[in-house]
Amino acid sequence: MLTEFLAKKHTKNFYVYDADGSGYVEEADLQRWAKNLAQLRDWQPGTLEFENLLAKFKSVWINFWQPADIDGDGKVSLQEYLKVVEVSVDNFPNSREMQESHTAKANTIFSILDADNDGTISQSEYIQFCRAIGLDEATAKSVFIKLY
Ligand SMILES: [Ca+2]
Ligand SMILES: [Ca+2]
Ligand SMILES: [Ca+2]
Repeated sequence: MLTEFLAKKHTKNFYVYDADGSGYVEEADLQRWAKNLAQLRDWQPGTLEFENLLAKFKSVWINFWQPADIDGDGKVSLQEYLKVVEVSVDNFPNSREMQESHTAKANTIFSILDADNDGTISQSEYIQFCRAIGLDEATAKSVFIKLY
């Protein structure tokens, strides 16, 4: 079982990811973030940068969200999400696979934030990302804290 603290924290994160407020996290939510971010960077649809960014968000969906879609209806409910969090909290310290998956996710998110691809995330890149996902910086930090 998740502690109340963890359940609350992850419930909050879930609703951050639910960008369109549908009550589920879907591929469309991540696409919306990708498009917001591309717009802030002035990357036009059809350009290489735009397509790369969309592809990165797509890989986040396929690798980290789709496996949580236990009933296979194409969207992740809060219940499905919390179930996956619970399993990973229980197994994380002993599972190399899970730790690797976590690293892969962190790397993908890092590369999404690193707009100019110089290997570091500047404050302006960070702020841009926060704007794209509709968060203030403090909230974003608590959601993505493991990146730093
Ligand atoms: Ca949604
Ligand atoms: Ca589902
Ligand atoms: Ca950078």
